[in-house]
Amino acid sequence: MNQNSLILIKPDGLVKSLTGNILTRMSETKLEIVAAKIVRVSPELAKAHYQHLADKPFFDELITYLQGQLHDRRKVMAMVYWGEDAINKVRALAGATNPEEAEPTSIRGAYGRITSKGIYENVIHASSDAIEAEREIKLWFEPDEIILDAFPTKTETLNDVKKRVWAKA
Ligand code: IDP
Ligand code: MG
Repeated sequence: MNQNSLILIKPDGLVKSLTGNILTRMSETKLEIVAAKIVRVSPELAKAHYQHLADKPFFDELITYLQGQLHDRRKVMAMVYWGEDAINKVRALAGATNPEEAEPTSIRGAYGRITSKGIYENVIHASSDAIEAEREIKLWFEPDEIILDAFPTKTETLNDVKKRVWAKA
């Protein structure tokens, strides 16, 4: 079955210049990139993304980590990969959550680490199942930022919406 999966290159992946390596590894899956952007992560976005971990002792550090405050790189690269069995394919390539337990050949096994404070800096995020993938993709992307119709949309006419646009040259 064709699926969408949200992939984030986390701030440690960016600061270690791993973008190229990660995209090369991801191309092994033969999945298609259908959306990509660099995002400055707000506290609200970080908390919503990791809402299922809100009661964990490491939650505050995790939110700080995703925002890039530990790496002087206040951004993540967010992508949607699409194709057959996308979620499991990307999870397998990413490896286990704990980088010390991840297969050495997986992305997390090869590049992740546990900090002295106990944060799992595991380089990438990958959606864990179809329900999470849909929730996460809708959190990170607008429909028009994805080049295929990932999920049903509706059209609304919005009035009085303030929006930054390019100033005339
Ligand atoms: P996942 O990223 O493999 O789906 P989740 O349980 O959803 O794993 O956890 C989200 C993120 O929270 C992990 O990628 C990792 O950065 C961090 N994390 C999870 N469990 C721990 C832990 O026990 N200690 C420290 N950090 C953790
Ligand atoms: Mg998860």
